[in-house]
Amino acid sequence: MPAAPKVFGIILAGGEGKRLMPLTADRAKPAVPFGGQYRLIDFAISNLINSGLRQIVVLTQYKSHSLDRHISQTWRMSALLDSYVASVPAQQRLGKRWFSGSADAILQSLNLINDEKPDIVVVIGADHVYRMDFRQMLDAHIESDARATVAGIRQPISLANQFGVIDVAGDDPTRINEFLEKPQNPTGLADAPHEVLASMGNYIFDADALIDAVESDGELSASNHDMGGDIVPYFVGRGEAGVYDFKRNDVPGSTDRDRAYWRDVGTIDSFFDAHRDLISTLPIFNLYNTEWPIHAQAVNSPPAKFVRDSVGRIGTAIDSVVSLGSVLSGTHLERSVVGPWTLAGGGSTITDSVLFDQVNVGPGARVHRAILDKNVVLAPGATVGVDRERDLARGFTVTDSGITVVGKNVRVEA
Ligand code: ADQ
Repeated sequence: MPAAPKVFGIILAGGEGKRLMPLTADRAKPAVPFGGQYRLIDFAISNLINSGLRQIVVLTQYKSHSLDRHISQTWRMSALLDSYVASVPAQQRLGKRWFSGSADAILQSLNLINDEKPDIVVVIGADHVYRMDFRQMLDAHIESDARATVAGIRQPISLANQFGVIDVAGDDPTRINEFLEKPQNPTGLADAPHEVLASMGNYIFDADALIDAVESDGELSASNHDMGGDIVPYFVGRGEAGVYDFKRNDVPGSTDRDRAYWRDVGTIDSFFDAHRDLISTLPIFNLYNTEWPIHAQAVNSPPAKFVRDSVGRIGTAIDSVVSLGSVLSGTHLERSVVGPWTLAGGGSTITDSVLFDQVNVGPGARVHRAILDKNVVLAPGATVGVDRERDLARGFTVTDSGITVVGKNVRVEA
C-alpha cells in the first residue's frame, strides 16, 4: 500500500426503502427529507467529504430522479480539481438488467473503479443518520492486514434480524470469525448477552480484492449479489475480513452525548424517533457541530417567520426546529420538525410531528404524532393523528406505535 493511498468512495443508493412507504412512493430512500432541510444521503456524503474523499460516486436505480437532482444541485464540485460527487444510474453494461443487488451494482460499475485506479475503495450505504470520520477507519484498515474491513456497532439483540451480525470470537478481536446476514436466532455478546455487534453497512476494501470479490460473486447463480449477504461472507471465508469498532471513532466537535451516535432510519418508527433526537434542549444528535458540518442544499429562501394571526392570536414554538421560508401565524408548535416553505394558519396546533417542505396547515387544523410529506394540505379545521381509526379509514399509514403518515400532495379535508 502506498504511503498516501488513493481512496475512492462508492455510496449505495439503489435500495427501494419499502419499509418507509409512503415516503418512498415517489423517491429513493436516500432522497427522503430529514431534519427539515436535509436529505438522508447528505449524512453519507458529508461524512465522506469531511473525511477528505474527493472522488465519490452514488449508485442509483430506483426512482432516482429526485435523488439525482438533489446531488447535482447540492454537491457540485470542482472538475478542475478532479473532485466530484457523481450520481451514476444503472447503465446495463452487463446486459439488459437492473442491479440485482448491491454487489451487482458495484460489479456493473467496475468501469468507474478501473478508470480511477484507486488503492482503496470505501463503500457505504445512504440511509443512516450519523457522523463518522472515515480517516480513522482507513488508518485501522491499512494498519491491519485485512483486505476488507466492516464497521461494527453494538445493537440490541432484538434488532439482529435487521442487520449483519459480526462474530469476532477468535483469537484476534479485530478479525471477523463469522458473519450472519439478518440472523433469526443470534447469540449475544459474551460480555453483553442482550447485544450483538452489528454491521453498519460501511466497508473499506483493498481495491483489487473488491474487484476480485464482485467478479467471482457475479459468476455464482445461487448468490443474491448482496454486499452484506455475499461479499462480506466471501472475505470472512478467506480469513481476510476485519472489523472496525465504531465506538473508537471520534469525530471533531462531538460531545459525550452524541459521540458514536448512529441511527438506522429504515422504518417509519426509527425515522420518527431520530427526529426526536434533534430537538431536545441538549440534542442527542447535535446538528450544530461546525467542526463536522452536515451539508444541505443551499436554498435561497427568506428566514422563517413567527407572527400573530389576522385576529391577533399569538402562537408559540418550543422544542422544535423550523426551516427557512416557513411562516407560522398564531400556531402552537411543540416537539416538531418543520421543513422549508411551510405555512401554518391561525389557531392551528402541531405537536410531536415531522413536516416536510411546502406543507400547508390551515387555520384551526391539528396535527399530532404525524409525518406530513411534501405539499400536504390540511383544510381549515382538519385533523391528522388524532383519531387512529379515522386516519386508517382515510387511507393514511398508521404504525403500531400510532404515528400517522400522510403521503406527498394529499389534501386532507376537515
Ligand atoms: P440493508 O440496509 O437491509 O442491510 P440493503 O437493502 O442491501 O441492505 O441496503 C444497503 C444499501 O445498499 C442501501 O443504502 C441501499 O440503498 C443500497 N442498495 C440496496 N440494493 C441496491 C441495489 N440493487 N443497487 C444499489 N444500491 C443498493 C445492510 C447490510 C447489513 C447491515 C445494514 C446496516 O446488508 O449487513 O447490517 O445494512 O443498516
